[in-house]
Amino acid sequence: MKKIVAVWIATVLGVVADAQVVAPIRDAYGRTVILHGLNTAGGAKNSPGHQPWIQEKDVEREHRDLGWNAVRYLVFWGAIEPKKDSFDEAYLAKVRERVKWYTDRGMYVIIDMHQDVYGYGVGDNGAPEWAATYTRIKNLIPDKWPWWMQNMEPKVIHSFVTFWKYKKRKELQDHYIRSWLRVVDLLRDDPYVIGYDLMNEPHGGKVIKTLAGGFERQWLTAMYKRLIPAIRREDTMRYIFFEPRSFGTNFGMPSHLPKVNDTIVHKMVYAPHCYMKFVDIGGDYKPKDKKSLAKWFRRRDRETQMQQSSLLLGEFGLSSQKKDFDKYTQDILAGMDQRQASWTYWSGDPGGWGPLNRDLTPSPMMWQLLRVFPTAVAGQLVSFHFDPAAKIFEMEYISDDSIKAPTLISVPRLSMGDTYHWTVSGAEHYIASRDAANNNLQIMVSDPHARIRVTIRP
Ligand code: 9MR
Repeated sequence: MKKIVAVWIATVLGVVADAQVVAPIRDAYGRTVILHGLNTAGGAKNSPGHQPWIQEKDVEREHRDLGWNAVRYLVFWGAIEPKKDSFDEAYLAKVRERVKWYTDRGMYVIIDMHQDVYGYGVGDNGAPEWAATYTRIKNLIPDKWPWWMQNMEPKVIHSFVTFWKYKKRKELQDHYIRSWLRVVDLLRDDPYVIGYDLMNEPHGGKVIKTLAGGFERQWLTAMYKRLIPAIRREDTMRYIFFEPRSFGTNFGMPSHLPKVNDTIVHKMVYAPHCYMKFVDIGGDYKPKDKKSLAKWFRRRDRETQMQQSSLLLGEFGLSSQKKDFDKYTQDILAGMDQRQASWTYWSGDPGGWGPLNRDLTPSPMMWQLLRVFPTAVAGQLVSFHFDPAAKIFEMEYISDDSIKAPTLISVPRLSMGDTYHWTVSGAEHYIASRDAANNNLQIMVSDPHARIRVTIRP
């Protein structure tokens, strides 16, 4: 009872109500960067050539009309090294070409080494067929169960366990790392490639070991300890995005991942995913899901702090057919803004959960994902907030005149129109101007240490 009263008093006083602000991701000028964008795209997993559906004009539209400044771009070990010991250079050239479509426009690219259900051959996508192992027991899991239940298929468990038990077949992790290094080599001269997401939704195979924490404490940690230094020997500029296990944590359970250490530099972004149970298992967004979401946030807060990292919500998504899908989406996005954290929506494929219908017109989800947000802040970001109904944006930051680049605020043309009003207060000397070609409001402050307030409204 005493505890409840204490929490209530603390909440009323605003002590626990404040979400924790995460460590900033910084660009080459030292500005604080916030990333908003899409995963591009789920459809690449099993399409011929393993590329997403996009053409360059679709990327141009994201940049010009939608105001997103980032993409989480899916690549697959099985597409990079389909035959053991030989890289598919044609695939890699296509990845490079598509990555450039974004980076030529100043959009940031996070490379995601994707997998679901271990890999090609035994599961869905990820590892090459030659890196899968088989058992005689097959197909126990009915197709109509949620797709991730396929992780319980014996051949999938067997493959995962063989991969994680390094000494059992060292070549598997060694080749995974080598494939990563080929990607690093391919992209490292591109400054807008902001980082590498080491493995999508790592899963341990053995369910009990995974849920009880042994998988993250031992197997996953050991793999990260091999992969991170190998990448760092080649590239100290990029951020390392690392994930906890997906099973359970996506729903809001705590992760058991110990502190993951960088080497040489410290540029780490914790990159968990969020899928409340109702998204995967059925039903609408109910008060109990709201509570689970609050729990998801509290746990991720604790873990991000322990990891001394920045935070990217690498995936969240749902069908806009669900009742209150808009409230759910806004609860997530407001939570991310409060923490000054970044996000990438799952996924950019047209139709289904995507922000575009099949005919490429905006879907109901589009209007939830378009937000005014600071893409780069020259100084210390205090807070920012966007009210999607009134379309009012407010932000406060402390200027730092040693940063020789402007503060940039993305104002999506599709939702905010061509004309909007802005105010800047708190600075004696500043220039603010609209850069229509880049969907930005630019603010250059020359006061060394002023508390600046910006508002934008239609
Ligand atoms: O949304 C995707 C669904 O259509 C696929 O059947 C499934 C398996 O490939 O993957 C889904 O995407 C998942 C992503 O790959 C990993 N995180 C959770 C995503 C949504 O379930």
